[in-house]
Amino acid sequence: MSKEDKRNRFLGVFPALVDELKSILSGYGMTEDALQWYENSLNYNTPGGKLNRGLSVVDTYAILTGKGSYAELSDDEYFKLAILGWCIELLQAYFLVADDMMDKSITRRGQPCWYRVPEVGEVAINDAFMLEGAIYCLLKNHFRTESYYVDLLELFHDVTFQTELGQLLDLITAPEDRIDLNKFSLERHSFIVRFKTAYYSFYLPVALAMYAAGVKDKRDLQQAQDVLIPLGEYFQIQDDYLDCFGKPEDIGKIGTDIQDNKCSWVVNTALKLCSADQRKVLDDNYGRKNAESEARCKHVFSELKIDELYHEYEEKVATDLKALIKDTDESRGFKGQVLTAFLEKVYKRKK
Ligand code: GPP
Ligand code: MG
Ligand code: MG
Ligand code: MG
Repeated sequence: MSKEDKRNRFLGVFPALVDELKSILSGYGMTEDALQWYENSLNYNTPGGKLNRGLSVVDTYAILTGKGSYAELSDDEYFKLAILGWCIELLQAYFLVADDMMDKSITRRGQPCWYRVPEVGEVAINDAFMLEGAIYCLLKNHFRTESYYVDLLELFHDVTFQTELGQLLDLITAPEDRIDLNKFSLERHSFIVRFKTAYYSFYLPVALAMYAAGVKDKRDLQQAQDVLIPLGEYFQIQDDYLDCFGKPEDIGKIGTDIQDNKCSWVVNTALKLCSADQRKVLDDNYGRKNAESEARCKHVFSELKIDELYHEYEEKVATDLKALIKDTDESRGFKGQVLTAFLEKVYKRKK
């Protein structure tokens, strides 16, 4: 099945889930206007992205069960895996609706952020909670009788809390009004991105597929995590690099990290290497909301050859991850190929 066909089949499942969620509301006697509101929120916030996380649940399950081509998955089997995939996309929708309010963002996936839609406003806070709630409605309806139901619940709860911890540190490290580069460090950056991005984007899809495939030994979950968390960190470092050095036409957004005082890999690498004069330029210009200050920071980054250092980092991390994957113990049913597939999707991406 082509990539496009896989995506379309996955998208084809979503309307049935929206109907199912609406029928839960009507079961509580909720009125038609509330049902319509929930439907609009679900459709506006959930399916518009790349869907990489959701699709990888199905892909990973196919690799683990040796059903590499989707044709070998029965319709019921596909539907259940697709529901787990949509549960991650709902988790992501919940995070992004809330994150855009906290970050005061304007657009997301080429449309206004949900809270910026005129009739929505701060109702978006409740809508975010209801996007999260949808996960547990779907899990209950479709997985309650599975032996691994509690594992799924614990996994979603743990990963959600880990992401919230990352978000907390992200927010308190980069307050808009008190710029203090002394708060930044590569160690702090690593902690933030592992918690804010890597658990839910990389570990969660694989762990869900593992439970569904019956590969659930703690040692196997741990060996998946040992590769996927550093891989997720590498993914976020790419994001930080592209924010500063990527072309807007490639990445589909205009970088804002410098003006937003973000604790990004780029500034942290610069802080580690800069002279006293360069440090003064960064202290006086980082996090300031104007293009001249931003350009002065970029000039320091180019003097320090951050661009070259990034390419060296990328080669090293890819080599290290490949070595780690090579040592995967496959004796209990886990497969290193799952991890290689993720690394290949991420390596040298430009968008
Ligand atoms: C997005 O990070 C943040 C998350 C996905 C986690 C949000 C967690 C919550 C508990 C709300 P970002 O703000 O760096 O990314 P973007 O640039 O896409 O807004
Ligand atoms: Mg944000
Ligand atoms: Mg944020
Ligand atoms: Mg970014």
